[in-house]
Amino acid sequence: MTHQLPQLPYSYNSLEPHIDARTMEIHHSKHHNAYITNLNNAIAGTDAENLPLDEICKNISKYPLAVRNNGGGHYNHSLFWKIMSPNGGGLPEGTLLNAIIKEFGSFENFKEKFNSAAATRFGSGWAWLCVNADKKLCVCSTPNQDNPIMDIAECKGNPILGLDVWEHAYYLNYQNRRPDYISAFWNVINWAEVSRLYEAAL
Ligand code: MN3
Repeated sequence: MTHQLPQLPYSYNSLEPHIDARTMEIHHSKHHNAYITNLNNAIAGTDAENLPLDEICKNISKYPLAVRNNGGGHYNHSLFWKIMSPNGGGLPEGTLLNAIIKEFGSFENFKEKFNSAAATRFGSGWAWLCVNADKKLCVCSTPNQDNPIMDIAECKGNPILGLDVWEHAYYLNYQNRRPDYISAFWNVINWAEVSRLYEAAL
């Protein structure tokens, strides 16, 4: 199986002013594409060539670091593009909103916890909302291109929302102001897709 760059479900400029077109274009066509090229090179001629990406991630401790970094990069960005939308923002509905309130006390508390996970991740990484093995929601962060489905992750679960806090995700527009980028992210979250992933993870 050769991995390919997924098409964005919207245009590069359609998340503006929250995420600028130049950042989106470089992030998708250069950064994400490079993870895929490097992943394909790293698994060429090995058994992993025929495995779905989530199966590779779940057993990532068995693979070389290049597979972990680039396989994670491909998995994480593929999710990231889907959970954003030009029509995003606002609040989730129904089952997911109820589950958030049940787990975190309120939507605002959840938002604070997620923002804190994103802001305090030192260096490069991701913040996540996951469904864990007990089918409960949890917030965490991972370094580099690791993610919570990897067997080496400290926090495990199925990610249903993820925020890229690598500098390449925001530096052109926000420079060192990561908190401003994190705030802006809430305006583009595709809650319909996050809800769909939540139901699927239950
Ligand atoms: Mn990125």
